[in-house]
Amino acid sequence: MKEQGLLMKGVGSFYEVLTESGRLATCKARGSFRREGMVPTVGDRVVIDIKEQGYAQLDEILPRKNLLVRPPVANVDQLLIVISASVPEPDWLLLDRLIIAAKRIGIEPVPVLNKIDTSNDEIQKVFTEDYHAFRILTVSAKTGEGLAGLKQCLSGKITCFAGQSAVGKSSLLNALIPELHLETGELSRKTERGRHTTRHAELWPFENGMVLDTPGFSMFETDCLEQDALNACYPEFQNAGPCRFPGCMHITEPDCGVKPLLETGGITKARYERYCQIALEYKTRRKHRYD
Ligand SMILES: Nc1nc2c(ncn2[C@@H]2O[C@H](COP(=O)(O)OP(=O)(O)O)[C@@H](O)[C@H]2O)c(=O)[nH]1
Ligand SMILES: [Mg+2]
Ligand SMILES: [Zn+2]
Repeated sequence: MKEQGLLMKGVGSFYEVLTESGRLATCKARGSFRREGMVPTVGDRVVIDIKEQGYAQLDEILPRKNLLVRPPVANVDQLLIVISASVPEPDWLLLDRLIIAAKRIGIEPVPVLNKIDTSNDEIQKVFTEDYHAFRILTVSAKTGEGLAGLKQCLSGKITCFAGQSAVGKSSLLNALIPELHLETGELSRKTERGRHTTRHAELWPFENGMVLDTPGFSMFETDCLEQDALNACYPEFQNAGPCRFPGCMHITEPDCGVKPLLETGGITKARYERYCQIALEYKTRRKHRYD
C-alpha cells in the first residue's frame, strides 16, 4: 500500500516517515536512490510503500521546494534566525548574511531577538529599527515573554532555527515543547567541549507544523550572487526609486534610487553600511569568477 508522508528523521540507513494518515513508519530507502545521486533528507515529502509486518520502503522523493545544505533539510518554509540580546553579543553582519542565505532560496527569514530579560533597551531599539522591514520577534526563553507570538509564527510551517551557538535556540524549543529535553548550555562549556550539543537533524511536530533545531550557525552560500538577486534580499529596497545605471550597487553611483532611503528612514545607516560590505564582497567574487 502506497502512502505519502514527511521524512522526520534519519537514523543510520533507516528513515522515519510521518504518513498522511498519521502513522509513523520506519523505512529503508530503495536501493536505486544512491545510483541516482538522491539522498533522502529530513523535510522531504516522500511516497512510501507499506509492505507486510510493519516493513516499509521509501520509494519516491517528491520535488523539493528548496534544500538547505548545512544542516541538510528540505522544504523549509521559514528560518528563525536567533540572536542574543546580551551574551553572546549580537552579530548583526551574521544576521544579515543568514537573511540573504534564506531569501535567495525562497525561505522566509524571521529575525528573533532572544534573552530580552537580560538586555538594555538600546539593543532592542537597534534591532527593531534595523529590521523594521521584516517580521521580527523579541522573546525570552527564560521568562516566557514573547513566546505566544513565537508559537503563532511557527503554526503550520516547517521552521528551522538557526543562529550562533548559545543564543538560546534549544532553550526556546524546550520552552515551547517541554518534552523535547534538548541539551542547553553556556557558550564557554560548549567551546571547551569543542562541539555543539545538538547532534542530528530531526523534525518535531508542533502546532500543525514542524520545527527543527540546528547544531550551529553555518549554512553559508559562499558562491556568487548577481546584484539583482542581492537587491531582492533587501525588502527595504523594494520601495526605492529607479537607479540610473543598470546593475547599480547603490554605493558610489550617481542618481541612485536606494540612497535616498537613508534620508527617509527606509533603511537604517547600520543596515546600509553592512549591505555595502556584503555587496562589495559579492562584487569581488563575481570578478574572480569572470577572470
Ligand atoms: N537569561 C537568559 N538566558 C537564556 C535565555 N535563553 C537561553 N539562555 C541561556 O543561554 C545559554 C545557551 O542556550 P542554548 O539554548 O543552549 O543555546 P543554543 O546553542 O542556541 O541552542 C544557556 O545557558 C541558557 O540557559 C533567555 O531568554 N534568557
Ligand atoms: Mg542548541
Ligand atoms: Zn542604486
